[in-house]
Amino acid sequence: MQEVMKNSELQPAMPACWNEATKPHKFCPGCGHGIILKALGEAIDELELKDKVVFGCDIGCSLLAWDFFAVDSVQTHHGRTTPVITGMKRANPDIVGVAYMGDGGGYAIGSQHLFNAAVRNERITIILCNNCNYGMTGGQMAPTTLPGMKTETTPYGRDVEQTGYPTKGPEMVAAVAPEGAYVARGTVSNPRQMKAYLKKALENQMAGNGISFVECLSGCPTNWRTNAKQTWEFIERDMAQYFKLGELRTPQSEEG
Ligand SMILES: Cc1ncc(C[n+]2csc(CCOP(=O)(O)OP(=O)(O)O)c2C)c(N)n1
Ligand code: SF4
Repeated sequence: MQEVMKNSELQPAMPACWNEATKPHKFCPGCGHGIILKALGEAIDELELKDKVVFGCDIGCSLLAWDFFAVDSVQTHHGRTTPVITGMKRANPDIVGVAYMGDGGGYAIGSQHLFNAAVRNERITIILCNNCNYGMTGGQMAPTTLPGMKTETTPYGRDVEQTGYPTKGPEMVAAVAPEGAYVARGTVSNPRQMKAYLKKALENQMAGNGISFVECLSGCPTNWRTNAKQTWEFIERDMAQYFKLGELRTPQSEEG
């Protein structure tokens, strides 16, 4: 029988809050979801939140993370992770509620939940993986598909005259959330910065300030049909040009 190694024996070490029995994980090789969840795991470890976090994932490739962490987890209907985690947080304000989803879940079918959670300044943390397409269902156009980008449903490239321009989620949340919100956009191509944003988002919830929302630019090489070089070029050049990186709202910047 294969011997299972402990987290501490693996180099580089897995975050302690990961569920080592479910590794290697189920995402495709080169997928960004694993990088986001590693940054999240390290943030949870560093803030010593393992026993407080309730992790919710959506339908879409994020659901492959339903057993990713050794924390209480819930897998919800498509686009419904935000209201499920909102309910848990309201029922038990001592938890740290994390809602994890894709751009389809957050900006299409679940957009009303994201918008209204922001308006109500729910004390939860929402993390959204933006990979410019519907990954799990085979690469259809998503609200975030870039102008001219080819997908299964836009074989000639996204025509913005017909479908509008890509959704800028953090800009929308930053515009409607009341004081106390934390909003940022990071990228898997800069995991250190992304982790810093995720950490601040968790801290903002712990401080009871308001909603925290972090969009993470990510890659889907399977549906983009890209090799490693093309995948990283697309994230760093094309995506980051349209979706500007950085912090859009911090409670500190509102002081004074
Ligand atoms: C109510 C409902 N509508 C549609 C679907 C089909 N569906 C499953 S996953 C998915 C796309 C998910 O894409 P996204 O949220 O961007 O996440 P990704 O897979 O790219 O990480 C869709 C449309 C569903 N499961 N339930
Ligand atoms: S289909 Fe795309 S988003 Fe889903 S696991 Fe594979 S690479 Fe990741």
